[in-house]
Amino acid sequence: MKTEEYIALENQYGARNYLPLDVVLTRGQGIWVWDVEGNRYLDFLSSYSAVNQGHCHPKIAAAMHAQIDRLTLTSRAFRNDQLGLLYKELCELTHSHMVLLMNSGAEAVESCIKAVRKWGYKTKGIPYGQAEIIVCANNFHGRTITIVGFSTEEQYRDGYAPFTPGFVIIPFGDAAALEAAITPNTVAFLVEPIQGEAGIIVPPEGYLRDVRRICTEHDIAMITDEIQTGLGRTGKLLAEEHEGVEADLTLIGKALSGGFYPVSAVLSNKEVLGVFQPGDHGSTFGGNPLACATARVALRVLIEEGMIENSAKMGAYLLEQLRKIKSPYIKEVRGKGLFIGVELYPEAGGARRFCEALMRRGLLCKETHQHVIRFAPPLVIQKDDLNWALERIEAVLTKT
Ligand code: IF1
Repeated sequence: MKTEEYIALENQYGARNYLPLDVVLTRGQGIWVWDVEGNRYLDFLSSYSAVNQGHCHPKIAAAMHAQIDRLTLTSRAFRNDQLGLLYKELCELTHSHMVLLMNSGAEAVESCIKAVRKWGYKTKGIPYGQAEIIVCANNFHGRTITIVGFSTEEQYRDGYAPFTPGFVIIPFGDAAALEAAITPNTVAFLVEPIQGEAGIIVPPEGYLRDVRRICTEHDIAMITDEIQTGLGRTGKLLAEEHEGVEADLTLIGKALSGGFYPVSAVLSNKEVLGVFQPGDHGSTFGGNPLACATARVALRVLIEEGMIENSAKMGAYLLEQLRKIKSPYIKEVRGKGLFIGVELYPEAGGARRFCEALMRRGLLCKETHQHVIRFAPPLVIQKDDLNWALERIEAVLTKT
């Protein structure tokens, strides 16, 4: 079948909630993917940081195959031999005390909201039904009703009311605004260390340290959503490490499985997640043996194969080279590690046409909002590959 035929099928039978680039992928290896016509592309998006370890990593694939042949699903009515090992490995790696496993990122966010509310009522004595959670403008935490209810992006909310109450929105990157928004009913502050969907927005130096201090002083839970920034993307295991802080709760997902399978987690100190009693929360698939076996090896290769250090090194190189490009379209290049946004002037006519031009030259990336091109290749990328990409990026940004 040809590209057009696959697209026609999607258009005929699929919900229209996406407008992807017109490339139909069928195969991937490391940083490369191939379309159904046999064309090769460099993946400069990594499925929004889910494929940090690269496509079809042989060790992750092998562990998955082995697990698939061993046991299907136990549900959480019974125990399985992978769960405790993943818990332990995750806690040791991230200095956490307790883990809750879910599937999608949005489920980790939802689960965390449940936990901090319960914690607020049980340990802080907040009047029942009055708990408040502070979030940031231009946040992205997922697509459920509760989560889009506190989005500031009109399209993500439009038509979906009524929403869950109990959220207060403040500007991102402004610690004074956080302090001012805290009331006796505040239970938590939820924040992305670098806002992804908003356009790779890096907060001012010291922001997360100030947030940490304010949350401690007021005894509210600091929650970092590291679903996109975590697991090596910004050149550290967790982006919060850039400021030497540890949140009370950290949410991870995406690359926790290397993109092979939906696995997400709430990492916590004991106090907050400790509020859950048997029956308070759950999921058919959360913590299943395949999820756990996959996550265990996905974490192991991330560490053992030096992908986090590579992200820091290659990210610094890519940022430096991008900043050297002389283009009338570029307003700003920003980011950390291999999590980079190139913001274009409005006169450039939108980022999408540049992404389409890059696709035609064999580089796959995605615009975020109207004017930012997002670059986030797998963390296994090497300098030669970056140079190959940079040639194309420069060509497109100077000649398109
Ligand atoms: C889509 C965006 C990125 C996330 C953070 C939670 C979630 C996400 C910081 C929810 C998910 C995904 C969703 C995906 C595209 C992608 C995305 F453009 F939509 F915003 F990466 F920037 N917290 N982000 O980034 O995780 O439930 O999806 O597993 O198509 O909606 P999920």
